[in-house]
Amino acid sequence: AHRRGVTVFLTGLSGAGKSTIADALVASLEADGQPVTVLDGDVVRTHLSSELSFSRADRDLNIRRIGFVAGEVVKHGGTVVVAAIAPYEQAREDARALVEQHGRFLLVHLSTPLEVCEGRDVKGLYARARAGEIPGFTGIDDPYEPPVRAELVIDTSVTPLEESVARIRAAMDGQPAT
Ligand code: GGZ
Repeated sequence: AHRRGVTVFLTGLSGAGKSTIADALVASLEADGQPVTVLDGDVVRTHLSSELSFSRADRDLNIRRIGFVAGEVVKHGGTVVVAAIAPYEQAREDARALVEQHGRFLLVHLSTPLEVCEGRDVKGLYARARAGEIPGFTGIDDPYEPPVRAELVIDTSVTPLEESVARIRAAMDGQPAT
């Protein structure tokens, strides 16, 4: 029988650890010979959503596009890893619906506290947002709605990277085809 596709959707604030976990998860899957399609917010916004702003309407459209592409890959049995802020519950659930037409959807909420994300400030974006240079920055002056039904919740300020990857892989392996 045809293998059931799966999308792992990592959501959380900038600096919560989405790209880091996505990279490690992809490396882990590829080491097992499992090809993966990665849809990272940063990269999607370069190649697929370059005209979009960070208004609610444009963020929602960005997430809908990601959900559509993920659904198409899952449709033929593929594995997708998404890493996007996706701050709105409705847009995440729309993406879930698009994927679940064809396969499984695992929402992973990276719940790393804002204080920790801001303390990391890898790209200096929080400092710029606090200075008023990036209006509408998620967590500063733009909302992040915590997911109502995430399959996994991981706080990367207390969970080591390898454990995060192991928990996600267990969730991916855990639910047999239905
Ligand atoms: C949030 C912003 C913003 C604003 C630019 N708000 O941590 P990063 O820098 O490298 O990744 C973030 C990325 C967010 O893109 P997404 O496609 O994941 O967002 S969404 O799901 O809401 O569509 C951040 C950078 O873009 N960035 N301006 N105002 N993040």
